[in-house]
Amino acid sequence: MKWDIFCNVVDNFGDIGVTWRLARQLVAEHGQSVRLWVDEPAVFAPLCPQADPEADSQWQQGVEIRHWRQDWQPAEAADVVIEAFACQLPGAYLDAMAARPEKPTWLNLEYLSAEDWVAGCHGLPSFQANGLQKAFYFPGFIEGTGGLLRESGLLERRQAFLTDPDARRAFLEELGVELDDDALLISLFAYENAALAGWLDVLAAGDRPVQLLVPVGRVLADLAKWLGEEKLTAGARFSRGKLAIQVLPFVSQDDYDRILWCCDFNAVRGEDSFVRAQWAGKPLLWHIYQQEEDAHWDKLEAFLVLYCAELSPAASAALTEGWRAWNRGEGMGEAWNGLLAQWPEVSLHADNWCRQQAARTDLATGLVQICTKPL
Ligand code: TRH
Repeated sequence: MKWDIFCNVVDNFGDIGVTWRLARQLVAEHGQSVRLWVDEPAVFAPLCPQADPEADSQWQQGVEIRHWRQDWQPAEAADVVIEAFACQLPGAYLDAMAARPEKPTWLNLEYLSAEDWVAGCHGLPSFQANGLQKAFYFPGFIEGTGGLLRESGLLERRQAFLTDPDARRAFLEELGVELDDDALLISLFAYENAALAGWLDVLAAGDRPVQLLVPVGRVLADLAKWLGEEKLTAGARFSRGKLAIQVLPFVSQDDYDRILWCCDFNAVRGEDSFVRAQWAGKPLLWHIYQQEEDAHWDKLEAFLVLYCAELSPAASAALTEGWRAWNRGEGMGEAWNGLLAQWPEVSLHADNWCRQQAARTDLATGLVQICTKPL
């Protein structure tokens, strides 16, 4: 089948991160023919370093990447049309969809949420002005939702990488990271966060060495402030007490996965890195994307309820407090010490959660299934 996936970059990397991941999986694992339309190809390029940020049309990993321009040029409508995150399709493309003798399957791929209402809305149809029907596809963590993006064999690849004694060290060395075997290795990908300083204070003053890897991005300004530096760039290294800090370059999606796999603890954000950290099977800290009227807190709490359901009350409280502190922007130092006290259980749980989620049908497979057997 032919697929058109439309991505409007709202901000940051998540919109294109999710659609690019989905597009290449549909090609690689399901033999689909996929065009990915993105309105800001320059935002795509960092995730796929071979990409040309200027190109109107290019092929990457079997996916045709098209610049979705304001001045839309006529294009044939595909068999399956995915509008990511409720983006508005071009009017002429909607007409082309309606004009097809065999109507396309039209889906709105929604944001990920663990909230209760999601399963009730997954798959709901809605009739559109052009006479076609569009359905809502909701990713999710529970039965009745559309699952999570997960490539086939992902956990096996992670396992093979981690059990090869030289692979982890060699990979990190390529990034300029010299591993300290005694240190706790942490990755930090976050938005601006006032809670960072308190956390760094505690890490620097702790008993155990910590190596903190920070890809270039929005949190660097807070990090620079704490370090007393004017500006930070990739490659910069610092040492404060027990804490060694290194700024990393922004790497491809696949290499970012490897960074997550290598670390003992991953601070992530948004939607896609949040899911990837779960596939790493290690304890994680989620900086949720802030929404108007604090709507993101409902999402955060809903995920915590689900994620902590099998934890002891003490471990659940420690993890919950850590995530709340990080997201409200204060109290992360004390919360970190609380989390350390529950480390063995929280670590084991991260691995169990990963395996439980991996037993479910992945999002791309779910999509292909409903396109062959509609919802
Ligand atoms: O970048 P994000 O904050 O993105 C989003 C979007 O802004 C979106 O508008 C919002 O709705 C959503 O969050 C919730 O976070 P996310 O989703 O984790 O996307 C980051 C992507 O960048 C992800 O695909 C992983 C990738 N990445 C790399 O490829 N290399 C890197 O070095 C790093 C740090 C990330």
